[in-house]
Amino acid sequence: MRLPSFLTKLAGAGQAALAAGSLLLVAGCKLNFWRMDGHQTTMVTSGPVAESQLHVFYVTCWVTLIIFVIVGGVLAYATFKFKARTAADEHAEPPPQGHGNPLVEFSLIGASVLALVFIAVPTLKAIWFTYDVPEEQKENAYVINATGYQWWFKFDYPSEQIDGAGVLSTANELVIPAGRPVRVNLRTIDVIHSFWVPKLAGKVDMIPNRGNHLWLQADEPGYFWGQCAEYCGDSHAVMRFRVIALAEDEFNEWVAREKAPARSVTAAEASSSAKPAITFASFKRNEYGFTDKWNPGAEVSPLDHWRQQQFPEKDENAALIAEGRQLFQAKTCIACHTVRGHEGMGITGPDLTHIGSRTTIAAGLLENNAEQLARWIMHPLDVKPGNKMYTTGYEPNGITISTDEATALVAYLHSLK
Ligand code: HEC
Ligand SMILES: [Cu+2]
Repeated sequence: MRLPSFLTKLAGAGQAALAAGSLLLVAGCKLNFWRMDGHQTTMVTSGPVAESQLHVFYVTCWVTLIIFVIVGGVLAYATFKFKARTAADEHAEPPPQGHGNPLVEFSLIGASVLALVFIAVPTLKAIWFTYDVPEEQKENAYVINATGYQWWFKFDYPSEQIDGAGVLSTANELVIPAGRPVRVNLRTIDVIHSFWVPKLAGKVDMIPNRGNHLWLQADEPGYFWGQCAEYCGDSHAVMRFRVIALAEDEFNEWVAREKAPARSVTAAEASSSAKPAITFASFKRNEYGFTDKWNPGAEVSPLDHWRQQQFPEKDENAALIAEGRQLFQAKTCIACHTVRGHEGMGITGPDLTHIGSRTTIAAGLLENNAEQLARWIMHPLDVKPGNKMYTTGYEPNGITISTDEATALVAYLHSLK
């Protein structure tokens, strides 16, 4: 039976549309490909570990792409070459059927093995390379202990001892030396989390009752986005963190500042402390292109913004700060948060000794400015579903924070540089 001619035409048109569609798709991917420079891209790397992972990705892609083209090509060739063209074709006897061709079969097996070897060699090399700091660099490696909490990260610095207060501990912004391997020991206090900094390294799980680790290195100073990559409950999707890589000197200065106890602002100090003017607008979450420019008008890079954040605010109000410090006790914040040198002694929440110098709050979710910090303190549940500050603090103890109280608390927290 012959196909009605309109159907044949339709099939022809369908083929043309398919071809055009594929072309568009390829073009689209290509455009997208050029835009794959977002802050959590794995296609733009900033260190040797991420680079070797990207290399494995490319090798696998190329090998499978070549296989796809060969197999697809043969299939397309056979389809078009041997298709029925006339009514007689359709009723013709099928061509003689073969059973096995040793040459073809052995070559295909050989080619498959070769393709697998081609993928396996760089993959195994990368597995060994990324597993731990290379032997010859072990001495030079800086060690960090990272612990996952629902839903934030704690970072301890075992080589930075503080008299009478254990080791240096911070949260959600991991500051590391650039150009130097960093070994991160991975632990978790509750469920499984996963530590992932796409441009530097990833991902390795933080598993209960089991030590895990990874290493990474930032070749240049920079500001990097990280994220928990293993589903861990309500706020998993917003369990983020940052990595700030600094050149040796700047890193050492940071460590010295960070080891110091919390700043206390007296009236005299309040007016004398100066801070470089920051001109940036608050950003919209997930705003595209944010990595390149903190604020397109101001041209302040995220790293420079972080640097500016290290200095005390320009106009500090000592009385308001003192009021905030009082409230920090009255509202039971001290039960969960440590502020070394002040009253805070809790360990179930992030260390806030130098919270004023961080660029983000709520585990990398909000910008650490007055508006967002007040929002977090007043309505933590609206910002971060199920977070423990609310569910194990505010809710059972009936804590509410008024706008005035938030203003004082923000002044206090932002004085903690
Ligand atoms: C029940 C314990 C608890 C209490 C009480 C508590 N917090 Fe928290 N706080 C947490 C936890 C846990 C987090 C981390 C939440 C998250 O990111 O999921 C947190 C996060 C924060 C952060 C962000 C820190 C960062 O690095 O991202 C700030 C600031 C903060 N709390 C301030 C306060 C203030 C001010 C109070 C008192 C009004 C307070 N907290 C009371 C447990 C508590
Ligand atoms: Cu997590």
